[in-house]
Amino acid sequence: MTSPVRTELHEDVLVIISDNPPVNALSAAVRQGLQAGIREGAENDAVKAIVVRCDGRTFHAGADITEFGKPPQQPGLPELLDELEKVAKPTIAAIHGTALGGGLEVTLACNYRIAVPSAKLGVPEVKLGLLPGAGGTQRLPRIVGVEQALQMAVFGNPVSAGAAEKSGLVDKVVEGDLADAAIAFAREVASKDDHPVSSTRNDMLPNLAEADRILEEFKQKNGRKIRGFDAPAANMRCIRAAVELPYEEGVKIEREEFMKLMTGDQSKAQRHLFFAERQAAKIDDVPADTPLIDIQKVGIIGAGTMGGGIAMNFLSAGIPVTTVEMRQEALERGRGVVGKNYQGNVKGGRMTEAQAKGAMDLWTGTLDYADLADCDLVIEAVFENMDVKKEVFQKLDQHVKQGAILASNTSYLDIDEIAAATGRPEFVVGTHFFSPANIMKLLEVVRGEKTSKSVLATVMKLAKKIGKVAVVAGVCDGFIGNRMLKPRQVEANKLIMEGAKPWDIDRVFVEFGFPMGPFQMSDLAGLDIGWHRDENRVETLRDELCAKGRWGQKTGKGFYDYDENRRGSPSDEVEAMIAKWAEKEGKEQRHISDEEIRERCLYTMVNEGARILEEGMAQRASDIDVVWIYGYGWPRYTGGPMMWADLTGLDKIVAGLEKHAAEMPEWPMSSLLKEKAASGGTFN
Ligand code: 3H9
Repeated sequence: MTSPVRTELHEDVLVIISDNPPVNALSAAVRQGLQAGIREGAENDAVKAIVVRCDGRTFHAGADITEFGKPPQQPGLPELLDELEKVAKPTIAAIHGTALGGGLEVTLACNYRIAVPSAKLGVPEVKLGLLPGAGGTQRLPRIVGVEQALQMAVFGNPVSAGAAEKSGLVDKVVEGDLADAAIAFAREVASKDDHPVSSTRNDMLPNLAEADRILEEFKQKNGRKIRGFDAPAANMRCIRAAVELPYEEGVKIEREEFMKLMTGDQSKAQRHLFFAERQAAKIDDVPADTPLIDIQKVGIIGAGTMGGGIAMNFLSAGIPVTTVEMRQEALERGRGVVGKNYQGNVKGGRMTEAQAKGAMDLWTGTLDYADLADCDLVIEAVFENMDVKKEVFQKLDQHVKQGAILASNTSYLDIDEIAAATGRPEFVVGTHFFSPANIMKLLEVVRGEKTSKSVLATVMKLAKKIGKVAVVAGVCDGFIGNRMLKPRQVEANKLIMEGAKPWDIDRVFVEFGFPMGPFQMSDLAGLDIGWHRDENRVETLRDELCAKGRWGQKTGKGFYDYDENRRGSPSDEVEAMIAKWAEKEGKEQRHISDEEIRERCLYTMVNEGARILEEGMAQRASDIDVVWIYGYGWPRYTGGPMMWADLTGLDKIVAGLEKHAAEMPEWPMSSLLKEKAASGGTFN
């Protein structure tokens, strides 16, 4: 087999070039090739400097994640990089694309780093539940200091070449041809007597007391963002070790911490999500070469919260949008909200004024469906009502050109029924955006019985362009996400009648890792949504909460009482109300354990997920995980509901469901779940 790494001798400069598409991951063959190249350069007296660079779209984007969990192959990256650093000739990393993780660590082991202006550099291991494990936690703080190293390692976000130059991570940003610039740079530094060696540099490290102060401040500021995750704290411990210990001792701590993370469930779960997210973009029976529909212009029906948020996705991506409303005031209001959101982005530094203006300039409002005639895609975002939606689709069918995609932003409704209202059901698809639609990353793409492959492939591609993670769902009530939300909500509502307190249920969810529990969620969304608004008609607990003005956060009280900072505290009034309704319904109040809450609210979700798979409403278990991670705040470090079930043990899930079967006749056991549990199988 030919090596993915070759060398070129340019008189006195040896260039080591890797070419391992798509992202130059540091697989065993690449590491072996790099080692051979390094040795060639070290041993050849004619060589005065060594350049390390990559062909293809990017510098090494990290260790090869597919090798994790398999028997290790030599050379290991840490040993290889120590060897690279010890070469007694100047070494220069020439960076384009993304130098990430192990890739950035390769550059840290070199004496110098140069990069093209578009390059990005980072250590994203934390997103895989890991840490830079090839000396990165020890070398990075020695180059950029503790504060910057913490920022990069604990959040895993890359920095631009320009920012890297400022922090000293990159020695020079070069314009023009990188390969030539690297050779020129190599010759420039070759004549110097000394070259910076990352592992022995100490000039950027503070003393330990100062490092501890920085760490403490960092934890105070960011504690909430990293709650529940193991990897951020491990990254912090290693960076502290870089300050406290010499390099050789620090890397031992790094190795220990890395192995602990690597063999733990959190990293397994987060690595699963990395591949799950990429897999979700693929539709099994839609080939990669399916012809796409060119989307130059998008139409949106409705300028409300949803319609406006959806529009922003396209405007921000440079795609013109025409929005149809019924009244001019609604258009004006919608435009005002979108404009305000963009201003918020400008204030927050996420956009420039010119970009915001550019996006707004692409937006046109109209009261006339005829103005949608030349749109390539129209998304309807009107009221969630079948008759209303059908009427909209009939109009779209009349006005929009043939060959355009007609999409419904529905969260529950039958796409096939909507499609049947048109003469072109193969062009109809569901696009379920999540609120706020300009921020939430998930897009459920609902595949109707007749939706064409071209339409599906186009929507999946477009989703990526507007920064969404798209998952395909079949036509069923609530698709993947909301269908699984139902057992959770129903059981939570039943549990409070049986004696659990809303705040106990919420606490169990928060401890599990959700940002909030179901009752906190209801209070945030508003209990009055869907309420009949007749204060005299009190037939349920919710009717009573609404009739008493307990609409949630917006009225200062819901399931909880809220203070002026919207901090909620348990409400005696609500507790008394629940007790009264329980008595009325003949429900005896008893002590309910946290375990029962988890079993009835979360195991039932897994069961519903299994039924979704059984019915073919999701292509694969990992798609369900992606939906819940990106759409509903399921904690990432568990890998999503189906991966969590796998890690918990499906036999345990089945036993938990069986234990409560009598109280939960609504959720018959999925035969797939039962089968897999019995055979020791898993979903993923
Ligand atoms: C590490 O380095 C540990 C070390 O510190 C210590 C070691 C001792 N490995 O994302 P895309 C595949 S941990 C294997 O769609 P983009 C990916 O699955 C690693 N495969 O492209 C996909 O395959 P497919 C730290 C990888 O342009 C294809 O490449 N590094 C890897 O949207 C295209 O990927 C990271 O965490 C990999 N490392 O984005 C970086 N990376 O076509 C992870 C990608 O079959 N990677 N693949 O679906 C990324 O963030 C993005 O892939 C990147 C490109 C930004 C590079």
